[in-house]
Amino acid sequence: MDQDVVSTAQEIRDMKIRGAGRIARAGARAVGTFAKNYTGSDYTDFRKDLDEAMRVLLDSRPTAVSLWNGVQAAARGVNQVDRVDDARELLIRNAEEFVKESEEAVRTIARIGAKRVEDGDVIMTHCNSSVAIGVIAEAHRQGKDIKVFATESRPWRQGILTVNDLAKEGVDTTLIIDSAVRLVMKDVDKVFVGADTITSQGDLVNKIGTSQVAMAAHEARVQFYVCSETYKFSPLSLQGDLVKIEEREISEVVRPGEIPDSVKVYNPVFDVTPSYYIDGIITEVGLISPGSVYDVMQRKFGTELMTE
Ligand code: RI2
Repeated sequence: MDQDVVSTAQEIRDMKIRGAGRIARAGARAVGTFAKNYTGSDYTDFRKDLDEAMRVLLDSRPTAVSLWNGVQAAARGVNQVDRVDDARELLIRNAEEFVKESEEAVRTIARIGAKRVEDGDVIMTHCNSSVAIGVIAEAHRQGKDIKVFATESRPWRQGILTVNDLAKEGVDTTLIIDSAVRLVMKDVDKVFVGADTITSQGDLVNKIGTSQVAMAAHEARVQFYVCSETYKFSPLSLQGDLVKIEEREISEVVRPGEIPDSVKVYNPVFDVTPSYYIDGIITEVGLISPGSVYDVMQRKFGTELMTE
């Protein structure tokens, strides 16, 4: 097994590489590196080794469909070639194209999303979404006077990354604990969050607690925006597949010996926000409603939409 593939999968599993966009790019890059490193000449062996490498990458984190879409994008068209050298060249090119387009998508979303930020807005964001932060930072760079509340996002506390990211940009930022969301929401104008997966019904799968932020925003009549590249849209959900909600180690929640062994710890790290709580999805192909997700998926994935 290619050691770059194994180490990339381990870093994704350990959240050394985290964030749905980053893990998608890491997965695609790992497929490209697999191709670069491959020394065999037998095509059947190549395809067997490629399938195994893709499986190792896809098993590293189950929820973010971006990883699945990134790895599949890097391998796209491999069934149409039958020589190892042609397949290697294709995978290397695909991987480079996916990474380039993915990074461009984040910049495009920042431009489009910043138009939904008005001067004087108070914004809330949850967890650490490079795409949502990109929108907020772009609005700040345009000179809009904004304030941001960032949630701590227990148990992994990605909010600490967010407040550091925003402070570097000079954005007026306040860290709050997750339990303060509904109290603070009365002072908030708009919420911008990222996405791990968006289903064909327009539901959002994102960091645990997102659905509570959305519910509090809905109650307070605060606009709730999702900032997501279209490679986070899930073709598998169109086939009725449920998005697997990852559960992680209890050591992320409690310290050793802190609670008796008889007490169980449940640590799901994503939840589902129903589409009716979502006012808009800001993508690189434009600001869309949750109801338009199928049409965008249709155009993006085409016939592959219903592959088994
Ligand atoms: P970007 C993260 O998951 C958060 O849920 C975040 O909203 C989402 O991925 C998207 O991140 P984790 O990797 O692609 O922290 O917007 O478990 O950076």
